[in-house]
Amino acid sequence: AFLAHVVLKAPAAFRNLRRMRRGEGEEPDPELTAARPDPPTVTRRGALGLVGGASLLLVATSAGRSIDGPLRHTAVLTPHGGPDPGHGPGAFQVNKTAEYAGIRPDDTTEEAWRLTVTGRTGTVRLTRADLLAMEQHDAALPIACVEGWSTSDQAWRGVRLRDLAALAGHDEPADVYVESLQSHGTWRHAALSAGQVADGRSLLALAVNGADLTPDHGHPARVIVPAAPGVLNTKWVTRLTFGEL
Ligand SMILES: Nc1nc2c(c(=O)[nH]1)N[C@H]1C(S)=C(S)[C@@H](COP(=O)(O)O)O[C@H]1N2
Ligand SMILES: [Mo]
Repeated sequence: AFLAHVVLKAPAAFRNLRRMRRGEGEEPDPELTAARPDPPTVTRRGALGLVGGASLLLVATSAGRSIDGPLRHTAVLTPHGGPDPGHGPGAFQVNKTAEYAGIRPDDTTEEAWRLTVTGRTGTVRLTRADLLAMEQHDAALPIACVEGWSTSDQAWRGVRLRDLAALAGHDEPADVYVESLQSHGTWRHAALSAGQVADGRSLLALAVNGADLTPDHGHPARVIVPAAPGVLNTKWVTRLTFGEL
């Protein structure tokens, strides 16, 4: 937009510069000034002070939402609370807790939980141990929620989505439909594009910051993809369906 603006305004700007050089600068260019301007109501210094002051106030009352720790509570004008993430490796902002999402602990145990992966060549069912036996990869990625907060980078570890696509017969990464154990709520499922699946940082994460995922951050497994809103980072994943969506 800035480039387009510069290109479109360049002729008028150069015309004006030439006029100023010729000493005609006193005459306002009719293309650049209002024909009948109203008298000024605020000085330049006043206008700058007002806009600058307001901007600083907004920064001071919202920047904390993007910084982990106690500073989050200084972000009085933006979402800054949320359930207390507690201490340790999982101590970063939680959107919906496992309890709120109605995740039954019994459904997330090693015995009960399975990941169902469906694709071109059929369906595979994996335990968490099966996933841990696959090649593990790391990705440093934030959670960035559209509600207006983000975390700093977290150290995720798990299986690449593209490796899971290959397991279901998609050697070329395909779109994927992700479903969670959650039975209600808009964000219980999500769709990712083949491009997102192809990225080596796109994981079905099993661990974060050196420890197993906590229940509130999506244990047994959750999606984490780069450059996407938090709503696509589905927690408590139980089914992946690869193929054109
Ligand atoms: N199953 C499920 N996954 C979900 C959600 C949800 O409500 N249900 N919320 C999403 C939203 S809106 C965000 S911002 C992130 C937050 O992840 P976090 O709670 O681990 O920080 O999870 C996403 N994954
Ligand atoms: Mo979100």
